[in-house]
Amino acid sequence: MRRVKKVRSLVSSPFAPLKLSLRAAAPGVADPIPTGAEYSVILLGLDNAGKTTFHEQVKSLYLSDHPDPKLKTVPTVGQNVSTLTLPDGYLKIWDVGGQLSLRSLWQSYYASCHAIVFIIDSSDIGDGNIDYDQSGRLEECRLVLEDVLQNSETEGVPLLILANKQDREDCVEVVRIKEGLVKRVFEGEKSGGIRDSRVLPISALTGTGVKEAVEWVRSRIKWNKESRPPVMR
Ligand code: G3D
Ligand code: MG
Repeated sequence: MRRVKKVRSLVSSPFAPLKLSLRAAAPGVADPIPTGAEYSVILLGLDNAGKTTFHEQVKSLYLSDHPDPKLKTVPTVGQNVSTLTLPDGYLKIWDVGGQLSLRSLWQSYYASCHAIVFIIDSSDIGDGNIDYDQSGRLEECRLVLEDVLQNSETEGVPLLILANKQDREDCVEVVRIKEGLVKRVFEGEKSGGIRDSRVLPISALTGTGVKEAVEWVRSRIKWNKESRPPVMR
């Protein structure tokens, strides 16, 4: 009789749930939130470049609760964020709006990011050579990329440029984008100094090259962790 009363008083006590959760978090019992290093990556590029589609493919590859990418995107207003759990830490991905009116917000991410992924629509940059061609959005793309690189808060941050939409027949090949746009920006006055960088061809729509892109980012943020240490959580 006395034992029944004791159990009842524990369950009805306002502290009962607290006691149970403290027990669940005791050492040796599975900890639901593992601690570790967290790195942030920002996805930049003009609107319509494929940032959100790329983000969807990344989530479907690395998040078990997100098996099917949502490939019907809508223009991003604000930000989409996801956190991947990788063997060497967490990778937080920030997909931010690329419309002209939203680009001024990018700066607020620079100081705390560990890598930048700049996505280009390879079917909307004319012939991809800034010396000879001003058609499509090539010039806009160049100015926006230079603006990112010139900002002192992005100095030394690894940069991955993705030549997206390589599945389209009218796309410019990655070698031409490297030679005609990226190399020229890097050799110019607005390159923002030395940093680790790479240009990769991808199709965010089909998923081709998405894993390689994440792997590149993963390796470079680790190499650069003395300059940009991760946030510990
Ligand atoms: P953004 O987030 O950079 O603004 P989105 O770009 O991811 O919203 O994509 C803009 C449009 O480009 C979408 O088409 C999307 O399907 C398309 N797109 C993105 N990546 C690729 C790709 O690799 N190949 C092709 N062919 N299309 C791509 P809609 O028609 O929905 O506007
Ligand atoms: Mg978007």
